[in-house]
Amino acid sequence: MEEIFKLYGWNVINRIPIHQGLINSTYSINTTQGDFIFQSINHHVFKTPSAIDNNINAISNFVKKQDPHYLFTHLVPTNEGKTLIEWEGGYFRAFQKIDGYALSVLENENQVEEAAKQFSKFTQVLKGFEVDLLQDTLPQFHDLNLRYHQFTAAIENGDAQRIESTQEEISFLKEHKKLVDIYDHFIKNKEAKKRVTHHDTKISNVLFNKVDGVEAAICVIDLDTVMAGHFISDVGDMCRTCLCAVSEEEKDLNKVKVDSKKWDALKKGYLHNMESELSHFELDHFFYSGQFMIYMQALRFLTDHLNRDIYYGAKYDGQNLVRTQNQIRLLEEYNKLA
Ligand code: GN1
Ligand code: MG
Repeated sequence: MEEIFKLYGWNVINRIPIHQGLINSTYSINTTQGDFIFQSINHHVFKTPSAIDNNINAISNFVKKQDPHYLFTHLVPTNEGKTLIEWEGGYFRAFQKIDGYALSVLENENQVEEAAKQFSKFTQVLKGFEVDLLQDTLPQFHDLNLRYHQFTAAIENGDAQRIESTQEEISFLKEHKKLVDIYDHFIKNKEAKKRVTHHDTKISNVLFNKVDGVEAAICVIDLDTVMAGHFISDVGDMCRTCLCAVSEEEKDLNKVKVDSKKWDALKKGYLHNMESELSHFELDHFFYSGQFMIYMQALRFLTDHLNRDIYYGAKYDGQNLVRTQNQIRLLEEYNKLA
C-alpha cells in the first residue's frame, strides 16, 4: 500500500481498517495532507472497476456543477490525475473523508426519517442526470428472477448436507415465490421508471453527524452499485435495515421485530423528496419494496450458504444460514405491517 500512497503524494501518519462492508476492504488514512478513505475494490465481485470509476466521476461532475453544496464522496485523484489505480492485479481508489459516523442499527424514528431523506435526496439531486450514462457495475444486481434462479441452482448443485439441513428455509422461500411474480409485473409496467439508484441503501451507508447539536443524516456513501434502477431497491433496503432494532447478524430471532413508527418515519422521509417524482403505480408498490428486498436478501444469503459461502464469506460456520433465518423472520414481521 505504501507504494500506492506515494502516487497520491501522501505522508501517511496512520491507517485504520474500517470493518463495515462485506465486499471491499476499506481504510481510513490520516496524512499530513488531510484525511482520506482508501479502498481496495473486490474485483471478484466487481469485474469492471473502471465502470464504477466512470459512474462516480460522471455523477461527481454533475453534482459539482448543479448542486455544489451537496455533500458528496468525490474521488481523490493521484498526482497523475487518476482516480482508479491498478496495482499488481488489484484495484484501488481514494475518497475525500467526510466527518461523520455510520450506524448498523437505528435507535429512533428521527434517525430513520433523516436517513430516508438522504437516500431520496440522492435520487432527487440526480434527477436531471442522464441515467443511461451509468454503466452496470453489477449486471442484473437486483433482478429478482436471477436471484431466484441462482437459489434453485444452489438447491440442485450446492453442498448436499447443507441442502438437507435447510429444508425448512428452502420451503419458506419457495412458498413466497409470488414476490418474484409481483416483481415481474412491476418492472414490465411503463410507469415503473428507471432512475439513478443507489442499490445498497443499507443503513450503514449513510453518514450521521451532529448539526447544531442535533443528530442528522448528512450524506450517502458506498456508491459502487449506483446504476439505473427502480425505487423499490432503495426503499426496500432501507426497510430491510432501518425498521428493526437488530441487524442481519442477530442470532436471537425473538429480537427481530419491526417497528411501525419507524416505518411511518421512513415513508415520510423518503416521500419528502420523492413523492412528486413517483407515479401512482410506483407509490402502490411502496410497501412491496420492503418485501422485495428482504426476500431477495434471504435468497442471496441462503444461496451463499448452500454454495459454501463463496460470495459473502463466513466468520463462523453457518453465518449465512443465521443471516437467512434472520431475514426470513424479518419478512414475516414486516408482513404484519400490511
Ligand atoms: C453487501 O458490502 P456491503 O456490505 O456494502 C452486498 C449488498 C448486500 C449486503 C448485505 C455488492 O454490501 O447487496 O445487501 O452486503 N453488496 C454486494 O449486508 O453484493
Ligand atoms: Mg456496498
